[in-house]
Amino acid sequence: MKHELKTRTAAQILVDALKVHGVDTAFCVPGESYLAVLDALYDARDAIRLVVARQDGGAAYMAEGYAKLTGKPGICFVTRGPGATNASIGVHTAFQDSTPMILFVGQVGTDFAEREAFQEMDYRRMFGQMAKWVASIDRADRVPEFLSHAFHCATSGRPGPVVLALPEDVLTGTAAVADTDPYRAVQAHPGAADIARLRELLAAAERPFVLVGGWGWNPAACADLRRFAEANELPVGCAFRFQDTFDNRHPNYAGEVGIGPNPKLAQRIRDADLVLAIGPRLGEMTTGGYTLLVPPRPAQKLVHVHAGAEELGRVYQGDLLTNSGMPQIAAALAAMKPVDSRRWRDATRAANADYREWIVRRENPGRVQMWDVIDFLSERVPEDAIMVTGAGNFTGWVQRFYRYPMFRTQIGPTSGAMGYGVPAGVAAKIAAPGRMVLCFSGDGDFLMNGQELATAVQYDARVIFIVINNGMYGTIRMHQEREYPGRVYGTDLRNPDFAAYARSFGAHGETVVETAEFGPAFERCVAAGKPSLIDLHLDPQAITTQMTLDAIRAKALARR
Ligand SMILES: Cc1ncc(C[n+]2csc(CCOP(=O)(O)OP(=O)(O)O)c2C)c(N)n1
Ligand SMILES: [Mg+2]
Repeated sequence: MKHELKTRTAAQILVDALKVHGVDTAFCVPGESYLAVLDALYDARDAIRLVVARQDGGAAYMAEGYAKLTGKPGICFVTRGPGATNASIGVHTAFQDSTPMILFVGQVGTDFAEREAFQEMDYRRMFGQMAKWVASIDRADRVPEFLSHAFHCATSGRPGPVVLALPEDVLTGTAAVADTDPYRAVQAHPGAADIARLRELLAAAERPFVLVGGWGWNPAACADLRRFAEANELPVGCAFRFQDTFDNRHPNYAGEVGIGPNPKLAQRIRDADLVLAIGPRLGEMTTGGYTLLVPPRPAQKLVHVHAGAEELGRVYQGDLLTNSGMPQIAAALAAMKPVDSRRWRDATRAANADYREWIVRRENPGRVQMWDVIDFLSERVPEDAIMVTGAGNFTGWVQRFYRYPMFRTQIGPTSGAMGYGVPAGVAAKIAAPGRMVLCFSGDGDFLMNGQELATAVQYDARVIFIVINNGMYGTIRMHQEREYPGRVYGTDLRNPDFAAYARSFGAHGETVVETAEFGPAFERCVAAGKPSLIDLHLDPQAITTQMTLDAIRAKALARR
């Protein structure tokens, strides 16, 4: 017998669907276009926490960061045209980073559609290239179907963002319709033949190298990966901004394969005769601009395992291309009978020695020594502390010298999107209030979303924000000196007093101009009992972990 279904508005059906799919937090900037959803969220306020940001781009980054930390799709609501365009940076980041996310956007009523009504945009065209799926929910009775599809699409295979438009008249319309079951992300498994072939390739190798990263890992999968690496005595490198996939303190760790990698590590990969790429996209940043592996048929034998079938064979042909989720491949590799690894045992030790040599103390120009700052933090913060970064050269200090000890201690945009750190840091702290969250921003990077300090204060998200302040868009200045030496233009910054800025939001603010001040300032931040910020003054000459600005300019001039 069919039981009576309750009549609900589409907005209520939508919010009920969020509950069905396990959503506990949503991020938004409110808009009149989706008032009905806000009203339904009001009724659901005990089940779904609504975090209101100060800029739609901040809200979208928060949803993305929340997803990165929790593994669950990030949920974001924004208003029509202006909200959607602001939020698009978060959608693009989720796409490049393969992060599951659902962006709900208000839309003009179907009665006004296609008139270019107030703030009307065609989201299919706008988000077409940066979302896995874009749709408009045009019927109240199909809300459960659309939501179920959105969650499956965002989380399955190679995850990514989904955008759903919500026409105003549809949201207030009603239907009597059943909820769906909770979504179940679908991931492929490697076949027995795949593992047999992988083992065969590994057994025949002389100089194998394992490259890990990408979306979809979890602590158990990382543990399986470690068992595989140990049993086969393999050197393991982590892809750009996926450094927390493998314990950086492990004797098999070879370092980060990202921007400006250890030259010895880069050479080791070029010299390898077998690369096992497990999880990462073989993108520009992870392949040294397609030079560590040269497309289409790299000199090395290549095994590429990726969660998205479309990613396999996209740039590189390989000896084995396997479509698999990370827990699935890691379990199979952990269970695989180890091969004779004596041929490369010493090379694995050498790879780790190269890494350890790469992270030894080095001086940089000026009164703040970045190695000492990171070393202090490495000793001081708990093992599960979360290191959040935005984008810019300043990230190099953390990424090179901090040793990420466990899964999900690093949150950063592989898309290189500035402004990411502050909102993602706030979201990380909201997701994991018991963990210490440090957010590293550049002075340029920070002010792209510095306003989200207000959100940190409003939700008591006690992030410690560290602004690495060199008075410039340093990354671009570096490129400028390389390509157009001495012709500095458009890259200088005149900054506010960041500590006073933080205080004006109700956060704690510190200014640090020399190394010895950092530790005490950090302790005051920890003790502050509120969000805090350290304005860390870095000499502009300290442009990378390896080079000064002057040296880069001199080198460029010498080339002429
Ligand atoms: C949203 C966005 N806009 C512009 C850029 C281009 N860009 C890359 S790094 C950078 C400068 C970063 O400056 P800052 O945050 O001060 O860090 P620094 O390089 O000085 O350490 C710029 C403008 C970008 N990556 N993202
Ligand atoms: Mg800067």
